[in-house]
Amino acid sequence: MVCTTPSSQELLSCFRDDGFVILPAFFEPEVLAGVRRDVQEVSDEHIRKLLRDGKITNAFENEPFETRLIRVYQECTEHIPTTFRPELHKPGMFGLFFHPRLLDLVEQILGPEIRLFPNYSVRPKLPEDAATLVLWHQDAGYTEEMNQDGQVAEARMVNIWSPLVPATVENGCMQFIPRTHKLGIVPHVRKNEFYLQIIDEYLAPYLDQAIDMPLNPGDVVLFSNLLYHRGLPNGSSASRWSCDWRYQDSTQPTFRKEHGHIARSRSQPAAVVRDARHWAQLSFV
Ligand SMILES: O=C(O)CCC(=O)C(=O)O
Repeated sequence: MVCTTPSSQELLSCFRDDGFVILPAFFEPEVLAGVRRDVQEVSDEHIRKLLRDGKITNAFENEPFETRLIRVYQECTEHIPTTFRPELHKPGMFGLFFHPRLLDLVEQILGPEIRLFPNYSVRPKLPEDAATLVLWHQDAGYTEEMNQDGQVAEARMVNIWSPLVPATVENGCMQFIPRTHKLGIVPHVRKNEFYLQIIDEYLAPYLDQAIDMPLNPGDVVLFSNLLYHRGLPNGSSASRWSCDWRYQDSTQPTFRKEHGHIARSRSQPAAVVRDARHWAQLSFV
C-alpha cells in the first residue's frame, strides 16, 4: 500500500519502509501562485533572450503556460531547456523551497540542521524530447559520479517532487520502485550526454514492482535519494512543468562544489535564509 497523508507518527516509518511518502493537496494556492508567477517570469526572460539573440521571431505571448515553450521551440529545436536552476532565485520560489510545514516534516527525518541541497530545478518537460527522458536512477548515483570517495552512501537526504500541471502517465509523471532505497547505492552507467541509468543487473529484478506517480499541482512526494525512480516520456501535446529539490543534513558536506543554502539551523541560526527577499539576492553557486 502506498503511504498517502500519513500522520506525523507514520511519516518516519513510511519513509524508512517504502522510501517515499505522498502528501496530496499539501501546498496552499498562494504558494503555488507565487511559484507559477516566478516560473512564468523565468520562461518570459528565457524567450526574450532567444528573441534578442535572433534565435526566434515570435514570442507567442498569448499562448498558455503549458504550450508556449513548445510553440517557441518549433522555430529553434536546438537548446530546448531541460531545467531552470540559477534562474530560481526569485521570491515565489522561497515559498516552496522554505515552506515551513514541509520543513517541519523534513526535520522529523533529518533533524534540526537542514540545508537546501544545491540541486533544485524547474523542468519544462517538452513532448518527445529525448533530453528530458530521465532514466531509472538513484539521485545518489549522480552525486557519487561527482564525488567517488565513498561518503555519498552516508548522505542523509530527502528529495522532493511536485508538479505545476497535472502529471499523468501520458505527459511523463514519475515512476518509483518502492523499497529499493534499502539496496544502498547501486552501480550506474552513463547512457548519454544527460543521464545515468542503473545497470541492468541491479534494475531488472525490480522493474515489475514499478509504480506510476500521477500527481496534481499542490501535491508533493518526499522520497529517499536512494530510491529507484525515473520520469516517463512526455507523449502529450503540452509541457509537463514540475519542480524538484532536495534537503540534506547540513552537518554533512554537499559532495559538490556548491554549498547550498541553510533552511533551518539550531546551531547557526544566523546562517538561515531569512526571507523571500534574502533568497532572491542569493545565487545557485
Ligand atoms: O521530473 C522528472 O521527470 C525526473 C525528476 C527526477 O528524476 C528527480 O527529481 O530526481
